[in-house]
Amino acid sequence: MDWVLGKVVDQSDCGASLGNTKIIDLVFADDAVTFTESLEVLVMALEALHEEAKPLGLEVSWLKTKVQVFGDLLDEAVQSVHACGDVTLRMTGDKYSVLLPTYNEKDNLPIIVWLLCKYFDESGFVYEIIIIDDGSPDGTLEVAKKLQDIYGEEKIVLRPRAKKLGLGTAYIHGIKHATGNFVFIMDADLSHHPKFMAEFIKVQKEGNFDVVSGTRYGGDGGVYGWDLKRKVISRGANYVTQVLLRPGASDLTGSFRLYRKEVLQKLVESCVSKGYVFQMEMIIRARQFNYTIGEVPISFVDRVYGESKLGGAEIMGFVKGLLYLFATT
Ligand SMILES: Nc1nc2c(ncn2[C@@H]2O[C@H](COP(=O)(O)OP(=O)(O)OP(=O)(O)O)[C@@H](O)[C@H]2O)c(=O)[nH]1
Ligand SMILES: [Mg+2]
Repeated sequence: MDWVLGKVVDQSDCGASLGNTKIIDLVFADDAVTFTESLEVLVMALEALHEEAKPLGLEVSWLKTKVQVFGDLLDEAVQSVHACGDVTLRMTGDKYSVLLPTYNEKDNLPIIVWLLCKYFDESGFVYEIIIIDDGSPDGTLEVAKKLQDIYGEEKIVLRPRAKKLGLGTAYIHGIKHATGNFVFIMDADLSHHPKFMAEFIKVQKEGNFDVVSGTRYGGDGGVYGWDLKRKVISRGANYVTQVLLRPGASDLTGSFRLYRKEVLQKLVESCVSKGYVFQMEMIIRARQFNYTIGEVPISFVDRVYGESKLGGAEIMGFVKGLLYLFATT
């Protein structure tokens, strides 16, 4: 398959306009499920190409081998697709489970799910979205059920819990049901935009990282829509932690991250803190266990719908948690 595609490209290098782009598009346009079908189309396209090539007097004997080549199709075809830049990412056999913990997110959920499906479908990665709703009184779960009807049970997995039990355990609960070998965690309130996910995946692959952390405080990352108080608190928390714990990642309290599944599992099991300090502990523990961490600059936008919960109690909780980590790690 490598060879066949290679030849197609070679032919066009000879100056003959043989529509090779179209053929390559055919192969690349589809996901793994429809891949076989698209190869059948490719065979037909090659036949047509052969006919077209004849009058041009090009060397087309390679077509004769296509039957063998397509005989044990997929493996070779996948390798060939791997060889071609961006498309490599799609056929790697990786699956991405997105954990979406929700508490009173009925207005945000349809938008975030729509965006997730759009970006994942466009990029061709295999994915599932696991919604962990903690008995939201606003009816988030009913909305989630409707979304499941629309997008299907393969893509939208519902793992609700009866009452609000906190984010940390929501992740543990979600991971149990994750079938992907990679897990994204992100907020459902539209603060995290799915458009960055392709970059997370790219960075992970390039560096073979165990964790890729979205950063508001590196590269072109940033925060939009927060008032000064909240910016100061977030920056301050990050700065103090940098000084005290030297974690080697620029955004510690962020919660838009990609993990290898087994790494996330180990980290959540070893984390003791609750509340805002939890995300920070995840990174600190990752360093402790010598996991590698990559970063992707993200823009973080204040939640679209719903009330913010950051108050004095959360800040105190953060300070206590930080001091605990400082004393124990
Ligand atoms: N399942 C579950 N999800 C939660 C819980 N608490 C928060 N969430 C969700 O976790 C994500 C992050 O929580 P947020 O409330 O956005 O926290 P934040 O971004 O620090 O604060 P604001 O956006 O300003 O309210 C959101 O998708 C919430 O709906 C919980 O106890 N259980
Ligand atoms: Mg939020």
